[in-house]
Amino acid sequence: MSERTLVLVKPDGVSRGLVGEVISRIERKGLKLAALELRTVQRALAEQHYAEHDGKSFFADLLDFITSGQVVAAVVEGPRAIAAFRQLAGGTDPVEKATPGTLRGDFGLETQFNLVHGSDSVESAEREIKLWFPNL
Ligand code: RTP
Ligand code: MG
Repeated sequence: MSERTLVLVKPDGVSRGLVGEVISRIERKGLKLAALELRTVQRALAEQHYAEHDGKSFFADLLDFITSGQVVAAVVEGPRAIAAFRQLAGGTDPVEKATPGTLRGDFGLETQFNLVHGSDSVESAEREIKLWFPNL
């Protein structure tokens, strides 16, 4: 059964020239792109996207970071796409949790600057895809 997930290449990934690397790994895994766009993130969208973290110590920094430059937003599709992309991304902390061979494990050093986002459940994916691609 096919699933859809929302993937972001965060501003650090875009500014470091890692968009191709991320897309290449998505494609090599066998997942398909259903939508792909380079865009500037308004604060209101960032707040809604990360609403689950409202009130946490890192929330303000997270919003500043995600609105600090362009991101690439994608809808990625395939069997178990949500878990499959989280596997490609690696754990949230690029050093303590992500293993080598994952995007964060290979290219990240700090938790805030961890290069990519992927939806974490079917419910999150549906909510996030509506938020980022309302016309899809
Ligand atoms: P994401 O939502 O971006 O895909 O990341 P995730 O599921 O792996 O991690 P999550 O717990 O949802 O956290 C969202 C993002 O907030 C930043 N963060 N900073 N300083 C901190 O302790 C901290 N914790 C989280 C990271 O950018 C993380 O990806
Ligand atoms: Mg998350």
